[in-house]
Amino acid sequence: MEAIAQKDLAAFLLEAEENVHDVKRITESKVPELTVEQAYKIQRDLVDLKLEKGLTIVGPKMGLTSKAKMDQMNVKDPIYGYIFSNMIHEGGSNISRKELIHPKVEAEIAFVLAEDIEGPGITAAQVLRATAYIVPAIEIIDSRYENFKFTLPDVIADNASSSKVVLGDKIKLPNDLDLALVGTTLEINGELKAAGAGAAVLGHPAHAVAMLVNMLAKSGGKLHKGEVILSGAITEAILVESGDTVYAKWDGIGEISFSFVD
Ligand code: OOG
Ligand code: MG
Repeated sequence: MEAIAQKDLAAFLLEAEENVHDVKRITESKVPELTVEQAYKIQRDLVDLKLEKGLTIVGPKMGLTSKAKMDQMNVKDPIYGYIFSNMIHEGGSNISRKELIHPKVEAEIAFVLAEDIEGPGITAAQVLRATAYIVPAIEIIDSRYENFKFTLPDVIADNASSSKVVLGDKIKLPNDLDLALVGTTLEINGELKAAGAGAAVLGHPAHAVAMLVNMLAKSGGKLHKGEVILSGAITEAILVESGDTVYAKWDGIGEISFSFVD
């Protein structure tokens, strides 16, 4: 794939995001032979376009780290993408459904590091030692692809479906709290829709962060102090509509509630 085509594909996906409409999968309509490596280059161009518009990166995110998500999206490997400054909301806020194509919500645990870490070879124990805070987070994913259907290269190019993140209160990781055992529930309008434990995320959410930093090392990247790093959904993602109130609770960590409005 030529550099020009790569930039055009990034611009194509950004246009769909900005103007809130879906598009055909790029592996169906434009680049059937797209590889994972090429897809990350399109993602890099998409990230650069956002940076040129003055947005800043809040942190990278892992995706498809749980079996529930891999089964739901019919893919086999974790991926990463980037969360930007204009995507962040606080608990208690209202989010406009009109700004989104077909949003889904998923409960996650985010990490904030006290120091930079750089792969390869980083372990979950090293991630935990470098962790200053953890933050409960509800990610709102909004694939730009029709019917939320894609192959692995498609979703990588589309910045891992990143759309918005609602953050709870950050806490210092208690010494006696094992994130693998943190029970998490996700309710819509008071009805339980999904539940799981931190262990659903590659055995332990810190393991997902270790995998992320080791993946970033392949292109010379690292994790930076202060970034908010999403470790990936604990449960499957749930489709939401205007008028829905979303509530999630993480045992011993916190809770978040917010609503979708017109
Ligand atoms: C890709 C993004 C997945 C997660 O936490 O697993 C993700 C998607 O399912 O559209 O963010
Ligand atoms: Mg996610």
